Amino acid sequence: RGLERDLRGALKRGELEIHYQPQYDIKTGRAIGAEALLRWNHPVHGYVSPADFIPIAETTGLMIAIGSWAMHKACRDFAAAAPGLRLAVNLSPAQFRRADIVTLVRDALDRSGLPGNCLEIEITESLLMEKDAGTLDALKALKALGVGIALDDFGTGYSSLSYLHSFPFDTIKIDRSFVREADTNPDCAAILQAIAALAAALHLTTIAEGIETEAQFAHVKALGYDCGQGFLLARPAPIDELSFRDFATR
Ligand code: G
Ligand code: G
Ligand code: MN
Ligand code: NA
Repeated sequence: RGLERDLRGALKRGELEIHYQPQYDIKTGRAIGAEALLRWNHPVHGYVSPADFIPIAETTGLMIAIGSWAMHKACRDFAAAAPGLRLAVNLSPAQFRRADIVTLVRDALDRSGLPGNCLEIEITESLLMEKDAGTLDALKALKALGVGIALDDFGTGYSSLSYLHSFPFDTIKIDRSFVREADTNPDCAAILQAIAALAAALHLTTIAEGIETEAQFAHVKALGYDCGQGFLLARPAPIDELSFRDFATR
């Protein structure tokens, strides 16, 4: 496909960018950090969604170079522009399978000067389902660097509860499909509530993603979610347009 051919040269042509979406402490409205999100500014198609190009990068092996570039750049950007705040970076299964993820993270921290405890990596269940013993070792080694581990998109996969105690998570990010219907669909509200209770019992921090409305915000706040992310609070933006102003809580 044409997109695959274009993606091969995108990195060296400088077409890849990283945007950052702030994350907030829900109770205080204070910004705690931001999630790094890849963007491909294609010369003909304009911005191509990572949902469209990351799967291509994964299956072609391009994710190794792209993921490495993104980790280094995000750590550098953050160490300079957001000292003391926490950077969240998504890692894909290919980066665990076909690259030395621990060395990558250690190098990115060393070269940027970003402290390990200012980095959180986000992984999805698809990685854990591969049942590769190396994954747990890698996650433990990252934790030893002070890096936090978040389980992204929680609730959308198999959500096997055994993962929550078999792997050293600090944070779970409840998928935005539940947040979207938080105040309109009682089933979604029940799931949000159950996950909040589970996370509290396991001493995991919760992040509600995809908060778009005041009603959704009020709902996850009432359920005790720790942190929030979404268009209501702040949209993803390039590093030089990023603002960490507090979110006025109601
Ligand atoms: O920003 P947007 O909603 O378009 O992102 C779509 C998906 O792409 C999200 O699930 C997000 O986790 C993923 N994504 C964004 N940036 C990265 C990245 O740097 N690495 C990986 N593996 N996934 C990313
Ligand atoms: O799967 P992951 O959590 O990494 O996805 C983050 C993606 O969610 C980003 O691509 C971002 O653009 C998108 N996103 C962030 N806030 C919102 C929101 O409020 N609504 C929707 N629909 N998408 C959002
Ligand atoms: Mn994510
Ligand atoms: Na997510």
